[in-house]
Amino acid sequence: MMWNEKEETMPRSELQALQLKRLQALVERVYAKVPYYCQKMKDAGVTPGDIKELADIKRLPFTTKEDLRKNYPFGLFTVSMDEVVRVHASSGTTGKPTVVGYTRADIKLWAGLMARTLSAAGATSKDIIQNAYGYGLFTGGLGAHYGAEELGAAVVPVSGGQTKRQITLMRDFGSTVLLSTPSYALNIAEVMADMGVNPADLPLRVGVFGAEPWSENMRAELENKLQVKAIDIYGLSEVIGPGVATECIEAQHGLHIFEDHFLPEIVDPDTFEPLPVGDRGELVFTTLTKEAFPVIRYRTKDIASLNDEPCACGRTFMRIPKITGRTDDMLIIRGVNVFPSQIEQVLMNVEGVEPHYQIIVDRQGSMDTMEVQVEVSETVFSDKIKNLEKLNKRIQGDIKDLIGSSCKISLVEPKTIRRSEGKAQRVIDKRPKK
Ligand code: DLL
Repeated sequence: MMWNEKEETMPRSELQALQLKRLQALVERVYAKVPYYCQKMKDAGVTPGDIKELADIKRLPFTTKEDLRKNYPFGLFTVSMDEVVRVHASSGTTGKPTVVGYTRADIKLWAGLMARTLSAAGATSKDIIQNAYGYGLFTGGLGAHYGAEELGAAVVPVSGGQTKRQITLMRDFGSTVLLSTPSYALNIAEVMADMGVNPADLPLRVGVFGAEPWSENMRAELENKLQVKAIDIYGLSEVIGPGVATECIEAQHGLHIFEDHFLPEIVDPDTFEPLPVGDRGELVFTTLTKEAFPVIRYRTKDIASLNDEPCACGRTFMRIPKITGRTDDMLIIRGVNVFPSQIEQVLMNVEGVEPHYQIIVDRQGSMDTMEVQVEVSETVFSDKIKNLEKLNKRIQGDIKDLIGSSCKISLVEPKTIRRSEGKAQRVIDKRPKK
């Protein structure tokens, strides 16, 4: 199902012509309106007139979170506050939050892109959409809300948390689509089982999950436990919020980037040189149509690659694979790079282990150490010590196969690892700050 069939199936040459036109207009506008961007472009020796083809984008300077912080809160907006109708902000674990703004037209664009996303996930105006993304400064709740309304569906704005009530509402209202982070969806599934609610008896059929990395094994787990098709959606506040890229229900294989509004690049994370289609690197976005807060070559820190092979669904937009991590989430354990989601993928292949885990990173001398705490099932837990030891060894071995060195595994009692209501905290980093 396509929300904007014409746009979503546009021949690539036509799409590229549209992108160029929009890019040129954007650069002109930003150069004229935002002194900070104008200065950065002058420093880089580039003027709007230099953007003659799409490849010229590489002449433009990058934008980073640091640039946003320096201009906190509204310094990079291209319109006056009179035209801004909404702001959102990301909490930011360190330093000031990053603030983003929207004009009325931006909100309309965003609602349309989220309606596109929900359509790609198979939702229609007939659906009852339970929106368990957090409402507030986080872009997930309101972003998805406006999209669900634009689609014409009935939206239930429950936000995250109050899980029992969430399930009662789901049953009583007959929700057919659940929107939440994958870790919260797992929490819902668990509480559902505790309440004796069988998901097979509910009309729920699709889960639209995003805002954090989740492995293919987690998908299988969620599809099984909630009896849904699980669709991955990606986005970030600085670019618009959710509604940047989405999987289609036809293929569930890679997330289509809404390239008519967001121009993607993959750059080498060390040299920042653009990489060809297919190579893995850092994902960079330029917003082509946003008014209040456009970004030019925003470095997301997310690791991805672009895939331009045609997709079974007919969309011509390039795809990115599931995002397994960010450059700043990457752990370097004895010289080997590892993402928490790779550990998740390993753990979830092991029978007797529950999909609840936490990774504790510390430093001994000059070496990083890693401990993986993982819950075991009730039956395993009440089993003989010998069997627990066997399970411990098995996980040790599997992780060693992944990263080449062993780490400490702690099997913990069922339900002891904190459950998520939004983005899960997978890693606890106890290393001394540099
Ligand atoms: O998480 C926007 C969003 C809301 C996306 C709801 C999807 C659903 P931020 O809070 O700014 O925005 O966080 C953005 O989260 O750079 C990624 O590192 C991560 N992320 C988002 N979606 C995915 C995903 C929202 N599907 C940051 N897979 C991004 C992996 C994701 N990581």
